[in-house]
Amino acid sequence: MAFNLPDLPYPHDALEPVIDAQTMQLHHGKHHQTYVTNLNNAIEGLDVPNDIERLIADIGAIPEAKRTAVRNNGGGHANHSLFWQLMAPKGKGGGGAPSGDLAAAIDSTFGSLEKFKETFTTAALTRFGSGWAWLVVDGGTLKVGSTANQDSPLMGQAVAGLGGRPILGLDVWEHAYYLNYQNRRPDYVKAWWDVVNWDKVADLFTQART
Ligand code: MN3
Repeated sequence: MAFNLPDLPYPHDALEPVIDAQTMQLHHGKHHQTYVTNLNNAIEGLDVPNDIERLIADIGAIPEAKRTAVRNNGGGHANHSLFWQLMAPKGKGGGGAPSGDLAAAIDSTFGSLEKFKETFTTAALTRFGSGWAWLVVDGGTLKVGSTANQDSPLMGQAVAGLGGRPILGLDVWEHAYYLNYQNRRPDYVKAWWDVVNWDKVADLFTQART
């Protein structure tokens, strides 16, 4: 049993100018591939779930000698596999605003879409060093937070400092934006809203509540 690198759901240059083609090539083909390779090395000989989300949700079941490697690389595989799906080319599924139940839940939880974006942006900008900003469904409620390194909310509050089903996530590791934005993480986060695939977020919201 081995995990595989998923194909991107769009060409490498599809998210330009928000995310440049070279960043996508390196981020998907090198960084994500390395998480997959290192995860497969770490689980060799272990009896683990073949579903990456189930695997990292029960990270405590991994033998201690392998747990950090599985946490980092399994988290990296899960987070990036989700991240690619959460984006779409600007104007072709990317950007705009959520609708339906998700829009209503964002409004009632955060006050408005703009207030939600402010809260999420603060989480992304205050995550020191490498990590992720998240919108999660936790106990039926929307929450914003962040995790360090490749920790996932699926690992739970006790492990990751944030628990729940992730429905939107933003990679704020420098490898995600440095070629295009250098040190300007705020510019990357601001531009990123133009490629958010709200239909996918809405699907995940529906799944997380059922
Ligand atoms: Mn990354």
